[in-house]
Amino acid sequence: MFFPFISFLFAVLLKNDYLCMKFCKILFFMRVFQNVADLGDLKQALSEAFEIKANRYKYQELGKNKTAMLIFFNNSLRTRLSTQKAAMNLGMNVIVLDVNQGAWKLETERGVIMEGDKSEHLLEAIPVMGSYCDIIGVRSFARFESRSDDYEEKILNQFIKYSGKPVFFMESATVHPLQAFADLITIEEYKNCTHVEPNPLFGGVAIDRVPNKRPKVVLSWAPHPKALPQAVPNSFAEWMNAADVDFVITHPEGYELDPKFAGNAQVEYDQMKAFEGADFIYAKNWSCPGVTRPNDYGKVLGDYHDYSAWTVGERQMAVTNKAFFMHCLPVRRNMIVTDDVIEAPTSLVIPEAANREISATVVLKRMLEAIK
Ligand code: AN0
Ligand code: CP
Repeated sequence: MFFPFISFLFAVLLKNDYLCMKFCKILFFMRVFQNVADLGDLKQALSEAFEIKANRYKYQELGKNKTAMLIFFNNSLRTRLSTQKAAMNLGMNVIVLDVNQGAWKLETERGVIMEGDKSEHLLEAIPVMGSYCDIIGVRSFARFESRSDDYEEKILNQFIKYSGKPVFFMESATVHPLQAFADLITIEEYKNCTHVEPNPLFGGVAIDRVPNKRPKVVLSWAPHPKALPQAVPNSFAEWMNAADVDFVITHPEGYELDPKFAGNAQVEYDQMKAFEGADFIYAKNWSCPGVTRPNDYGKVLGDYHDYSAWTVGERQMAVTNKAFFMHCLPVRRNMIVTDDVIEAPTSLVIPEAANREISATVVLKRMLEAIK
């Protein structure tokens, strides 16, 4: 940032408009989409989201002859499809690469004698990929081998450093900002909702409700048989702390999220107490973040069967303010949430997933504006 800042000052002194604009864009426009702060004013970002939702092809010309490259080190359904659709909304070309299917196996550590099964180093692969596109999205989950490697975002930071292109995070070791932005859009759409129609897929009866003036949003841990990353709850917490909501996190002891994301959010260890009067329940499993139990980073604590009372069901939903149910998907039914709750008229999982197209379109639009 230092070099562009000095260059910007020089350009101002020289009264060179072209250079001023160039360095201004480098300084102030979106080059990386990782955290809530990268979006700037949230109200503005939300109004852009609703503008795009009303006419998702409005910026078709912006991406003409520009290429988005989507790199997946891990599986995906929603991120892959919604981001591809978002790029198409903006008139972009899209290249999708599943690194583990067809590309060379990549070494990520410097200094390794590459005599094993890895044929190529990330330090060559990244600039090569960067040379074929204008914007790069990367999905690379936490590896749970080293907490510091994960929390320092070792892989994504190499893309930022060596690709030469704007980089957006499609779930990294610690964050999933496209999901959190879609979640915020969904909450904004439903927070004043007083009448809920039967579920379009599963029926049920219509519901009338009186929303709280300031929506109460609860992030609830739920059990899962395998160790999952903290990226989704980290970003959700970060974004809810920045939004105009009352935010509560509930989980069993040992699952405390990193304060970098959880901030001063209220933590309530009693799930039933946390759910009281809530307008939105956001369920998610995550493995031990290693905050209060550093040696257990990335682990499932104890036997998950012993936590079955945390599965979100009618019992917990009954104490809420006829809350909407949210989950980023994919979800394991009757592990995270019961069939009845996910199929209820108040379940938002499908509109929430649909909003992934909208959050991705806003982010790609912002990045295209930065490189124009
Ligand atoms: C991933 C996770 O929990 O981070 C992706 C969620 C969007 N989920 C699984 O691996 C099942
Ligand atoms: N919610 C989400 O990111 O889903 P995928 O893992 O299918 O992309």
